[in-house]
Amino acid sequence: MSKYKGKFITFEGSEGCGKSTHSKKLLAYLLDKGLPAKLIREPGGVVISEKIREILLDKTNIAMNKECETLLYMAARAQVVEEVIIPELERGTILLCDRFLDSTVAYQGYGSGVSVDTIKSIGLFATKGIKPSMTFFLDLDTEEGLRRRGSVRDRIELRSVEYHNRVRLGYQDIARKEPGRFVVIDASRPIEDNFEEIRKHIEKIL
Ligand code: T5A
Repeated sequence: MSKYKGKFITFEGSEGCGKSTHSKKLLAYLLDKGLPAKLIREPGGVVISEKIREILLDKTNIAMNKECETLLYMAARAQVVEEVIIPELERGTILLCDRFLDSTVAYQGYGSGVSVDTIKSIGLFATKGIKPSMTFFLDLDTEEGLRRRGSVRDRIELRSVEYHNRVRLGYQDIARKEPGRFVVIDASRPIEDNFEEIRKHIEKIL
């Protein structure tokens, strides 16, 4: 049982799977019902974390190593946890977040080979132990996701299809290990079908 009044809902998945689309749709749905909802994204959500995001996604930063990358994602997270996530959850907000710690496990862990145990222990430090109440994993074929994303790509999106496949398999593994928290959505279906499934799951926890 969470010590917070609010609910923390995260959206996860590989590139172009529809997280932004569905987190925005869910925000509109909740606000329409008069509920206190907010949406943030990771990396980002506050000024310092948005500045770190620019460094992380800048495709000219080709020399960035995986340790630096992992720590920067965690640094951005630590700031948004303190400035937004904890206060909003204390206030009773339904806080939607486009990506959270599972992204680092999937991308830097399964994708780049950083030790998952190390990520989890730095993650505990950065998040102060905050865990999502529910996580939607939008599972989509990697190449279809990259196609949906289009030709403008950032530093991470430019990585090989093999890299993005490892990320997807990573998510599938993480979701299998925590069936109580994860809801796996088959993101190959039309947007409205996916959203209807998400809406039904949300209604159960409101
Ligand atoms: N990252 C992030 C890490 O490596 N480690 C970390 O710890 C964290 C937090 C963030 C990058 O950083 C990496 C992951 C990312 O590479 P970002 O720009 O925020 O960068 O990238 P993404 O979160 O991947 O956002 P994307 O925009 O690429 O993907 P989304 O949000 O999943 O996709 P969305 O909703 O924008 O949809 C893409 C397109 O597909 C269409 C949409 O209309 C849109 O055009 N679409 C569909 N089309 C057909 N059928 C459907 N069901 C559709 N759903 C959406």
